[in-house]
Amino acid sequence: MEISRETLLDMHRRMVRIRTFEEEAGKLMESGKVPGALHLYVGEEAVAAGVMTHLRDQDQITSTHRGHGHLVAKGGDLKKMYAELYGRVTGYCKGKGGSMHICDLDLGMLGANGIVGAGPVIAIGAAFSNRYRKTDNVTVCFFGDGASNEGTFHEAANMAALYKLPVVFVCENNGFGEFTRQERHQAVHDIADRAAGYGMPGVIVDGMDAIAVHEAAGEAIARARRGLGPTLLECKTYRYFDHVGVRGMGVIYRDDSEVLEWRKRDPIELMESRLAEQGILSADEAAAIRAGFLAEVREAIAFAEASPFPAPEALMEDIYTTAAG
Ligand SMILES: Cc1ncc(C[n+]2csc(CCOP(=O)(O)OP(=O)(O)O)c2C)c(N)n1
Repeated sequence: MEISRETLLDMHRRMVRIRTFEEEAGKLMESGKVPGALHLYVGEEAVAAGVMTHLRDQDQITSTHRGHGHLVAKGGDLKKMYAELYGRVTGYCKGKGGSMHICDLDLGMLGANGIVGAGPVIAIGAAFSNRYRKTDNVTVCFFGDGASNEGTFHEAANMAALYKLPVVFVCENNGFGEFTRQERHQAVHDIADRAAGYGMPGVIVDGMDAIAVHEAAGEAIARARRGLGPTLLECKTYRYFDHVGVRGMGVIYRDDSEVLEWRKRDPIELMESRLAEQGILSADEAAAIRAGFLAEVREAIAFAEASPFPAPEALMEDIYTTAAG
């Protein structure tokens, strides 16, 4: 499949937008300006960018606790995202949800999720609804290697394959569930192998290479759109930072040399060198793109900091139940 110049540039831009958002968010968390825990996506950008370049606004995604990158790549509003991280009323959840509850239904982003393994069951519900309403929408479910051990993933995979639901399961295998190495939390090496147990294709792809992800995701999404059912796409990737926050090196559960090895195949640098080789993007143009996103991010941060906190009277609004008595 020939990937157009526009799509290559589009993937590059989405990756840079994510990284800029995440690096600045990390600094704000470390300085205490942004409260709570941020699970940053730096290193994994090729997965979101490779997949999202196939999706329309009405195609849906389910996300995870490490969810900023998914919404940024789907075109999320950075002002509303930062305002949510800051707990301000102008945020996506009016400042009451924070990082792990951000969603944007207009963009088909059905929500980040602090419950590991919640995405797959939400995704198949959305996929069933898409088919029932006779749309050709596809739902993409992002989840981690750790989440692939949850019962919810297995139940969702079974039903999706049985009913040929228009869903694609994208496993972002970064080699760790929190601080536990993959080989210490599951006996399989390739999560794609689990697909066979449910009667769907399982595909492994280099998750540091946005072009490879784009090609594999394209086939899986087209298959789902044509009514041929789900695919499990395993993207082998790596998170540069710690499970929470920005500290990437000097942690006890992995060697710094491993981090440096993965960084040699940085998804953005990989894309930039290919674009440069093909004469599509110069170093100056790449620097200008980064500067443009930094300006967008800084504007979003200023917007968030200037926004008010929710009023105390709003405490009981937008909730489903209240404690009785
Ligand atoms: C149901 C549930 N169990 C445990 C946790 C605690 N927890 C938060 S993140 C995480 C690891 C998830 O690993 P993975 O799915 O591989 O995602 P990654 O953090 O590597 O992106 C765990 C166990 C949780 N949030 N929800």
